[in-house]
Amino acid sequence: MIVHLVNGQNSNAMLAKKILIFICICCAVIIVSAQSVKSPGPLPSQRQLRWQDMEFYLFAHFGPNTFTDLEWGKGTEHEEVFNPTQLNCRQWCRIAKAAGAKGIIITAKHHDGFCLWPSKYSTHTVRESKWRNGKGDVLKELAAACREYGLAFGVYLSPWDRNHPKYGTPEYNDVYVNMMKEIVQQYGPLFEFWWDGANGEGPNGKKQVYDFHRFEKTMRVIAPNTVVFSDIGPDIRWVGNENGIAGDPDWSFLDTAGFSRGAGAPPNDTLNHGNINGKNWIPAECDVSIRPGWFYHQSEDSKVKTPEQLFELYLKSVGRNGSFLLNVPPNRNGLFSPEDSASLIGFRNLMDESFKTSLVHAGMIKTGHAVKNLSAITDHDSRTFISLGNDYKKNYIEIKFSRPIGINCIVLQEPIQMGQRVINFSIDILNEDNTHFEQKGKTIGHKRILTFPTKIVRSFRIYIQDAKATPLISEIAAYLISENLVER
Ligand code: FUL
Repeated sequence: MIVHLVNGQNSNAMLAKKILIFICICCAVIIVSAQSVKSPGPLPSQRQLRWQDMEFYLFAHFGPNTFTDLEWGKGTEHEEVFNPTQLNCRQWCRIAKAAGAKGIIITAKHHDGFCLWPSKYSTHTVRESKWRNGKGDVLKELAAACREYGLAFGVYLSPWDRNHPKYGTPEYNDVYVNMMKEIVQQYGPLFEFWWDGANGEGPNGKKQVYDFHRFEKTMRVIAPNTVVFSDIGPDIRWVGNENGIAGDPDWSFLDTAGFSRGAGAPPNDTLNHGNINGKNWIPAECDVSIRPGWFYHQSEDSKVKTPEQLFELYLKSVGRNGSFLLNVPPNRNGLFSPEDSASLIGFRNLMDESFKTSLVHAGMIKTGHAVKNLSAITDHDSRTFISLGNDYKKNYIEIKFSRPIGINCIVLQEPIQMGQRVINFSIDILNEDNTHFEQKGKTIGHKRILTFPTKIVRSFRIYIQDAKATPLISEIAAYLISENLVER
């Protein structure tokens, strides 16, 4: 019996040993394969994909500040100051559409607390003003005009409120949630909702502890297709500056654990570049004003950014995997000013002239490895793609022109529904005289636009030097743009 037991223990021990060896082998296999097929990290949601495709849309800062010449109203302004005698949101939309913008986000309420719609939850609104005898509603008018012109409609609702009597108390969180609901229900659908991180004192000198957790839960229930912006998302992050410039590299990943909105946000540099191994997909939105201020000031009529400056901002935002949110503040008449309008149309013309037709066509593409669907990278569909394979460091994509041709701009895209993968790439350009010119790049993401002094080119090759996972490319295009638009 004892012997048997010992034998039994022996065989049990042997079995345990075998199981242990088997587990070790399995672990080793998992580790080895994890090294060869690395994970691309988080992926975007459908609403984030839809938003990223929009690329360029407008911001409209409008309210009492437009009439008082302030940037941050005190909240004590009399409602009567708001009186845009010729307000016409169709004019905003006509110009936005002509400029190529895909939507408009309006400051429904800025820090002064004045509501551009007759909210039930405030007594500081258009209803209390004399504008249209208190019957006006800017949100209603803009939402309708956006629908008419095929533009998406978005709303900025400042959590900081220098007027609301409940500010600084828990009830203010109810007010904010109720306002969000009111806006979504009455004027939705919204493509984007904007939470400003600014948090100062209310009318009673108190600061508010915002219940962002509740705000977020509410938005997900009432507007699941709306992307929510703040310093740290949840859907889109602030780019870390108000100049409209994304970082290089620019990752769509961000670590948010331990951070909060406003003063507790990650450093601006982190927001500018994202985190290469960040745990969340939160791409950058690049906000900037067409004028020095966010609100209209007559003194800035001569300081409107030129079409060339707007084009440069497009290269530094959309061309670096961000989106371009350009503020165009309506004036005291309630209209976009002629200076802003002229500049926007000039920008649209530059975009059309520059990016009308790519010089790359399906027949010109060759790869260093076998690929079936080569035409995927010239089909103008950013969801279709080719893979460079796990052995990508030995591969390349070559574009060979039938005769030497002038180019100074190359556009690359990754199919971001598969994540953001490319860490480093280079473009080897073969000049007409058989010399080489190398252009290096870091991240690609949704879109990477590279510009350089014009080269007369026989061919160019794209090499992916480093990637988080098997690199995928969805589009390649090349252009000859006006030499003065090339990034310096
Ligand atoms: C900031 C605000 O304080 C500015 O007034 C402006 O609205 C800008 C877009 O966001 O935080």
